[in-house]
Amino acid sequence: MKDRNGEHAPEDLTGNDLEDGIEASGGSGLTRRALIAGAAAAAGTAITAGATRGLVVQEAPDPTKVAGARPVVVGSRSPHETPRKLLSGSMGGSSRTPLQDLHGIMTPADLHFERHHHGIPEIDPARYRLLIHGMVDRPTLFTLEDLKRFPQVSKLLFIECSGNGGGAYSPSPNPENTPQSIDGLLSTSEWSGVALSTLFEEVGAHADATWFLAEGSDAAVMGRSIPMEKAWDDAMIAYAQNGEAIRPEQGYPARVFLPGWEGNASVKWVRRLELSDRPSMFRDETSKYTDPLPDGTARQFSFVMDAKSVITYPTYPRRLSEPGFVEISGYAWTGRGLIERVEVSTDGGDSWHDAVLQEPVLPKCTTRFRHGWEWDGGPAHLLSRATDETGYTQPVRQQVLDARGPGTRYHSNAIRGWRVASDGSIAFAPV
Ligand SMILES: Nc1nc2c(c(=O)[nH]1)N[C@H]1C(S)=C(S)[C@@H](COP(=O)(O)O)O[C@H]1N2
Ligand SMILES: [Mo]
Repeated sequence: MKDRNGEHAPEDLTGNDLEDGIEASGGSGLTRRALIAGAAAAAGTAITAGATRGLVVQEAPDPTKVAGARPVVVGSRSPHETPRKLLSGSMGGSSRTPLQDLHGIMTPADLHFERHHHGIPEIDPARYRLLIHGMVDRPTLFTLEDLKRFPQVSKLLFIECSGNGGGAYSPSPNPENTPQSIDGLLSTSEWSGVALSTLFEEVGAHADATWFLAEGSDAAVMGRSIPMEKAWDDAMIAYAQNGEAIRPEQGYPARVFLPGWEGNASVKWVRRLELSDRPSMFRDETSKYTDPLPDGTARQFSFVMDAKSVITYPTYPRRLSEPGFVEISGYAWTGRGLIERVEVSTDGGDSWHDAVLQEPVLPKCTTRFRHGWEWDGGPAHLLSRATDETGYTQPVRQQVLDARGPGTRYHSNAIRGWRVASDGSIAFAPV
């Protein structure tokens, strides 16, 4: 199959139909690791308890009695902290952020989820060029240095793959799902770069240009068509992430970034933008990344990611140790702007409580929510439901399925849930 530029569509190259929507396969690996970590923590508790009863315990040296380590040129995590991305699919086409291991809203750059259709290209920043042409007065080749000379924009933004959470469409989802395995194709960073409106003014974009195509320089030569309104609104060419150059896996040295829109359209390793008066109909906006509708047609260009939330604590494979105070916490986000409200239920939706939204609450960014709960030791069913500033509230799964056609797999934003059993164990259980 050839795409409109006569180049091979990624399908030919990969022979692989690995998709964003499938459930991560490494879940049991994570589970095993987490259980081992849990066992180690439990053993630690036993040793402490034993020590008070006079057992001999091997202790680390008193850190106040020995000189500490010297400064280093590049820092690293404590060896006691080992958060890991979860690789999914046999072809390794994506990795998921360990949402349950993070605090606040930022994703450390090395834990940012990845999705690439044909691997991570190696690009020499000195030879990098971005071509902007088509319906413009001055077709221009920009170097990376050129891009960095323009006024910079910087924003905290989420990016979510439209295939995220596809496993939650299943009528009997795996109870051993974790926030990471079900919804880990979501990350939040501070993205810095140049506004596309700045570049399009620089090249003299024609007033009658209504779409532009963005093309990547990876082996997938991934392309997407994007309406010009997004360029005049808030699209950017990002070259920095969380204060440093973006990572190779995130599109080094520069990518398109479309705040609040499905991750797929934020073309990484971008080498070309062509302005035109129609969409280009790439594979990833025709055969993929479309949403089937009940009448048998499919909806194209479902760009905006609707409001969604996910509890990240307490969740499988963690276990509540004893009745008492539990702070339920998680993320809420919407591609339409601000999260206005998050409600939490501990009884499967019979009653709802407003969660506290942690500042900052920013548009098109994840918002951390918290809800203090007294666990009485009985069975409970934890749910979260987000409402955004447009008044839209996160639906239940059946509502999404009713609005879509058979085979729906993208834009899975229904309410997520977790069942707590009397023994404190927790299982993934959306409603
Ligand atoms: N050039 C190129 N851009 C791409 C992709 C790709 O395979 N090639 N994958 C897309 C998809 S499906 C997603 S979800 C996001 C993922 O961005 P991330 O890997 O930085 O998290 O990049 C998008 N941009
Ligand atoms: Mo994606």
